[in-house]
Amino acid sequence: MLKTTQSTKLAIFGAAPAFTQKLHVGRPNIGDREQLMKRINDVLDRKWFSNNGKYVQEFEKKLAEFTGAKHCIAMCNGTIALEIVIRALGLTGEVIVPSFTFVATAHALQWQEITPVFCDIDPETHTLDPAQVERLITPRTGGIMGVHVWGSPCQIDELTELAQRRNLKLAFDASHAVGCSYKGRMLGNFGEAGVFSFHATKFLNAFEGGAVVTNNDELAAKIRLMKNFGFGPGYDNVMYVGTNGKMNEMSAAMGITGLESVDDFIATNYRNYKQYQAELRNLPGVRLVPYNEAEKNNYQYIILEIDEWEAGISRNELVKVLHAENVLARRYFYPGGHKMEPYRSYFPNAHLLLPETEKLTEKVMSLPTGTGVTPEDISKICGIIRLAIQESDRVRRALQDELLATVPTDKQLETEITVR
Ligand code: T4K
Repeated sequence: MLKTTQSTKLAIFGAAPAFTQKLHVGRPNIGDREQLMKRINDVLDRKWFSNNGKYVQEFEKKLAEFTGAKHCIAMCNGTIALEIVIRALGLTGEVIVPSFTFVATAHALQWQEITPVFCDIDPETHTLDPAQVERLITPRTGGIMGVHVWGSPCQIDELTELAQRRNLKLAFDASHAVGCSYKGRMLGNFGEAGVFSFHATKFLNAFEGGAVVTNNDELAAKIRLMKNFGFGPGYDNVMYVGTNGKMNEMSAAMGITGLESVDDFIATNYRNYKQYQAELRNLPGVRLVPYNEAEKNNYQYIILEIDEWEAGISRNELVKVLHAENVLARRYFYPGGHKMEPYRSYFPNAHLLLPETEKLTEKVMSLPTGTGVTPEDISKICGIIRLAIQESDRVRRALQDELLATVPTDKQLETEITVR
């Protein structure tokens, strides 16, 4: 255990930052670089860059096998994949979504003039609370979009039962959930369809990319048309209104290469998770959000909940302490979709129905993990957190002083006014 007297070593007290270079959350996993370069060179040599090329087809096949889903349709990113699923399902009116998610989930609806109705979450799983979903159903409700936040599965059985009973479409934003399971079955397979993101920061990345997986033949066929301008087989054969959601060959090459290393990524993430768990154990006010180890997980997110009263400092203060040390912890998903535009203007009272979301967005933070982070880095990060909490009074005072130092003095204000 680090001694309290070492607190002078914190950067907010003037010491050198613990890390000379910035340590990011969301550093991309790369996999076997040699294999990747081989594939990239092959793409360049064959001069086939897009439009359902060899690597896209291979990626779709491998991802379908990996998830156990019947169909996989690769796309240029997760947001377009969400938009296309929403459209292909014929959703209209209102769709119930969590506010506690990346804003793309709501935007994919609003973009098509469908109203995202923000629903509160279960504070344990950080995913939709089915009882609250039911309360929000109106005659205008067309469907439910659950989000497997952090790869943690929604309460899928309850949501499925509810959707069937109320005759609603159910789909899942599984952007975080490649490689995760629910009752032993891979996420992506539930509801009408599941959407993955392969953004650079995701567990499996394709630089940028996304995919829809589904077991519904008709839906899959529709989505394939929609993501390619509505083109059917042969030349000049437009059968449907569509857009450009295609994945390119470079992205697919990256995706395939990453898929080959998935076990290594998981092993590293798991090792990191267990180390964080051990080193943050018994720290007052700090809860490392646990994974259900009975399921498959990608362990991609290290999520802390900070209880300000127990820890003596708030989540925001801890984030400031870490940033001063060059550890760029993030406040995902702050402040919640309902407090972002245009939603906060459309629904200024939404917070009244979102008490758990409101609480969570004030206490949750994400720490660096993945293949770019070493065990030594993690020890240092945990040491900083431990010190900050041991010395919470001093940390608080220092941050308040810093805040006061940014408030202009009367003299400065006077000068400013005279200059104007
Ligand atoms: N649904 C959910 C639940 C999602 O989380 C997302 C995406 C989507 C839907 C939409 O899928 P996509 O259309 O994106 O495929 C990032 C990502 O841009 C976004 O894809 C992701 N969610 C979201 C959770 O995180 P920011 O605003 O946090 O990105 P940024 O630039 O601050 O980067 C995050 C961290 O990653 C930084 O510490 C730097 C590091 N980073 C980032 C990039 C791009 C790298 O180290 N290398 C990189 O190349 O949104």
